[in-house]
Amino acid sequence: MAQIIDGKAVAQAVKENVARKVEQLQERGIRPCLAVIIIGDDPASRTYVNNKKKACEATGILSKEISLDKETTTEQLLNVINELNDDMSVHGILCQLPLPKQIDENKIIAAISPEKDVDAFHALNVGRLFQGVQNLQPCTPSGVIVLLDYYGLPIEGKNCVIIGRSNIVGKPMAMLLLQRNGTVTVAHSKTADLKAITGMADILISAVGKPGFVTADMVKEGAIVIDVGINRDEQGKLCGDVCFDEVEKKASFITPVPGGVGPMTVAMLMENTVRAARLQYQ
Ligand code: BQF
Repeated sequence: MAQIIDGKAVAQAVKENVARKVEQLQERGIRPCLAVIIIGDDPASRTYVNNKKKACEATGILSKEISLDKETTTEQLLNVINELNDDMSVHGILCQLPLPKQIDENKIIAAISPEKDVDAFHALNVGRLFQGVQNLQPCTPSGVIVLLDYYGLPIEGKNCVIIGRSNIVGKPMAMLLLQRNGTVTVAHSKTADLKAITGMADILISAVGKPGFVTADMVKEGAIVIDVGINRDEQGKLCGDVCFDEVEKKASFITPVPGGVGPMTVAMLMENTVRAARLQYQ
């Protein structure tokens, strides 16, 4: 039986650390502030934004929600972002994804000031990540690294297999693991003989978005399995990509859903907001 990686507990520890940094900044008269833009009324987005606001409250970060109509145009959203870029009291800006289809996502990502880009999606921050220079880091991948570190699980020299190549998880995850001297493979929907590749993984990270995608026959005995998937099953219950009950029997460590990577994503957003606030006062 695998040891279960308690993402909720590690996220709590990260947030306590953030709260201390917030106090230090406040002693210097700086109150870190995160602006969250939500467009439309998608219930999943609403939940995620609420989670982020709650985490702000818990860490002492000021949160500012900007709620926009689902018909908002790219131009209107760009105006909102420009105002937040110019607002000295705002240190972090994020636009909750996915955006309605009339909005040009690339234009929006490019418009957020790189210094306030707490999701780290801007090309400048992606480039810095690629170069390995100190940077605001994408929340989900950096949350996975913190989980591995917290449990004392080394990355150096390990076969790391990521399933999924999104800009938000798969690609930046590969870069962070590479930086830590992992041997990285990125598998995806066109990968031939996926099972042969995942079966080599010492660290297997699934970011697919399909319930039940990772089965026990794809996993090496003793592997570390990190489930980044956040899906809903037929009963509407939160679940990951991994068939937890069968894979748990084979893995050495495994993250659950809920309570695994998800809470870490939110905690790392708080970490980034404090980092962004510090960057702006240096
Ligand atoms: C948990 C997200 C897909 C697309 C857009 C805790 C969150 C989720 C799960 C959360 C996510 C997923 C977020 C749990 C933020 C992670 O207990 O397991 C927290 O709030 N997340 C997002 O903002 O946008 C997404 C997933």
